[in-house]
Amino acid sequence: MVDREQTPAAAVPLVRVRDARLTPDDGPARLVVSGLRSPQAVADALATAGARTAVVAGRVHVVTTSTRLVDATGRALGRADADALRGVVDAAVAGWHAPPPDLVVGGCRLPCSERVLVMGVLNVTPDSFSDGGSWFGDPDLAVEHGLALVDAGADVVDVGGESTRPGAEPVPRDEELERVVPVVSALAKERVTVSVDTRHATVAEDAVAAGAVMVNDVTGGAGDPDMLTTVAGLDVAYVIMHMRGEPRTMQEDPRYDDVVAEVFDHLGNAARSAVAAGVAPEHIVVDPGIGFGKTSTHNLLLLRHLRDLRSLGRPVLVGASRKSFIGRVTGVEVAAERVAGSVGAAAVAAARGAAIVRVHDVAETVQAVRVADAVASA
Ligand code: HH2
Repeated sequence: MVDREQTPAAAVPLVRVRDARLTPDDGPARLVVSGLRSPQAVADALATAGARTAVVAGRVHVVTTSTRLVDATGRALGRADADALRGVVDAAVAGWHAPPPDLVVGGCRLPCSERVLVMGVLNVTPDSFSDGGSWFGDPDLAVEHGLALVDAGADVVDVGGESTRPGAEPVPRDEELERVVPVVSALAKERVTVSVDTRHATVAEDAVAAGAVMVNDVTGGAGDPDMLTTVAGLDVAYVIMHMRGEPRTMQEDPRYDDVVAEVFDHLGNAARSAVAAGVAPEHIVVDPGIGFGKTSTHNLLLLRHLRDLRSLGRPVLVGASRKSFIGRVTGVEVAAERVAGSVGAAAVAAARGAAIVRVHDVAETVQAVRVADAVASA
């Protein structure tokens, strides 16, 4: 388990931009600042300067310009705290506005700045929640499906050998390797851009040796003490996903006071831990972890406020495909029949700031995100 409290980087505040539409003209932005040494002192200084502000659960919520926020922090806490905040707030506002940065890894470029990318799901498992068993036990069949995903328009194929559905039991390491590596290797030989969906450092390492250029870690570095240092030594993109608890128990009454704030802060601190361990900042992707220790309402709120995550300055990945909240919203009980709802969720995610959508139904999703791209650039 990574001890995030111990990392020196975690002491620097995090700034979440909720709305910065007026900011390019030096207008005010709606900001939330966490990790300040004395939030109330900063809020008082902001209020004295005429800003509307509140402290909720140790976070300062305020509508103001970055300059006024930094100045108030300087008056309340001193120069060092103001300087630490300045870089963070400017980067957060810039990240919120700018197109997501491209990912350049393992000799390939994923053009997140140009269009929303589609990651096709290839589960080589007997028990995944929507396609378990379909591509399991026959690597040739799995590779054929991976190639079909690429033909349908997938930019990346995400190969997973362990289900993380609610209630899933862990898979022994050797078994996971046996499932994943031959498929990764065969797809990479066909020049497919491959991601490996694993929480285990050894599986990540072997899959990358077999040709994967992305490690998709649903534990965001907390599942294996060797994961961050392993990824640090590899030329790969690293997906840091938020999960509350672990798959076996994560859906047992998940609770948050403010799910968007808590997921944001967790991802920001996890990214800092990764960088402190040597992971290149420009390789990091963040993911709110739809369905991982969250109720339907939590998932909907995270999608609604997805754009906030762009304040972290990294591409945002969203995996909503066929998940149970879509069943709850639409009344479609069979996961594989939630295609239209999943495409709807991908379009919403794309319109609200996702750079990559992870989906089972690639052809349908590609059409939807092309429309979202066209609207965004019209
Ligand atoms: N969801 C699943 C698996 N991996 N990775 C990221 N980054 N984001 C996600 O939302 C995500 C993920 C669960 O979906 P699936 O792979 O279809 O099911 P299972 O875990 O049962 O294999």
